[in-house]
Amino acid sequence: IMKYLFIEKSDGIGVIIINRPDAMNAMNSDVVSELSITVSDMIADKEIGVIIITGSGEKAFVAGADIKAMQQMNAEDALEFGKTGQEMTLVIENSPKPVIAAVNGFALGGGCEISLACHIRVASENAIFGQPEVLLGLIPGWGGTQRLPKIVGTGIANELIITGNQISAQEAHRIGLVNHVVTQTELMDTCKEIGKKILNNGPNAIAKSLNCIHESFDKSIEDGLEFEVKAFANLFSREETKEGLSAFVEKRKANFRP
Ligand code: CO8
Repeated sequence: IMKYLFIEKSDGIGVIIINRPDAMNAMNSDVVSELSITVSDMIADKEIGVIIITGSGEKAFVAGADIKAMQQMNAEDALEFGKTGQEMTLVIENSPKPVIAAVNGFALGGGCEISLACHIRVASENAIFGQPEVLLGLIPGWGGTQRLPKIVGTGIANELIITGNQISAQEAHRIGLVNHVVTQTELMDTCKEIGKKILNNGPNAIAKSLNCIHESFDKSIEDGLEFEVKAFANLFSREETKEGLSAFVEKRKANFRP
């Protein structure tokens, strides 16, 4: 049983709700480890094909790492807290099951960084994004300097990180930080609709697609293409791919998740 998370599972979708209402869902080390464990459990859970992460309440997704906890830390503690938070973001980013961030309010600092590790970001109209670490004399420590430039480009990432500016959901959409902006009431349904579409498709094909896209950042075009074609060919030894191809030829809907 988790102290800071609500967990819901239905129709192949696992929803993780970060719930720390007295601190705008800020992440202390307990919340970090609960989130890592829960995402890992859902990755291992055969009933689940898509994961959604959101914050409880109507104000905050996650307002960052816990500033009161960081105030008490020395460099050694900060290294530990930084590393466990980064590991949490890697569990999310490397998940073979797509992780959707349903950003329902403030996504600041570590909260923005959790969303950056997700494969798809959907925001409600009231969401606010930012990396305000420099205002605290800090830098982003859970992947913000690494993932934000890959998503929005270096120029915009530089400005966001060194000004600490907070931006609206609309602005986040304009710069490509979020895929969709919807009302707060529509947020969860929109994420579940995207999830349902994904669940119609082959789970190995989904995992390999995400893996190829992720790997492409560190590879030359030739190496990336080689990685892609091997992954493509590998699928032909799988039942899933036989089912997908046969279903088309037989004019029926593929059943990838019997
Ligand atoms: N940490 C701890 N407590 C927080 C945090 C936080 N990040 N954010 C909000 N709270 C607490 C407030 O202290 C307050 O508690 P209390 O009632 O006991 O005073 C309660 O939540 C409600 O907050 P507010 O009264 O401030 O609510 P407002 O609606 O006025 O403001 C904001 C909401 C704008 C979200 C505001 O709370 C705020 O600015 N929060 C801090 C945002 C921030 O700077 N986040 C970045 C933190 S740094 C970070 O995330 C680093 C990540 C990498 C870590 C690497 C580890 C080494």
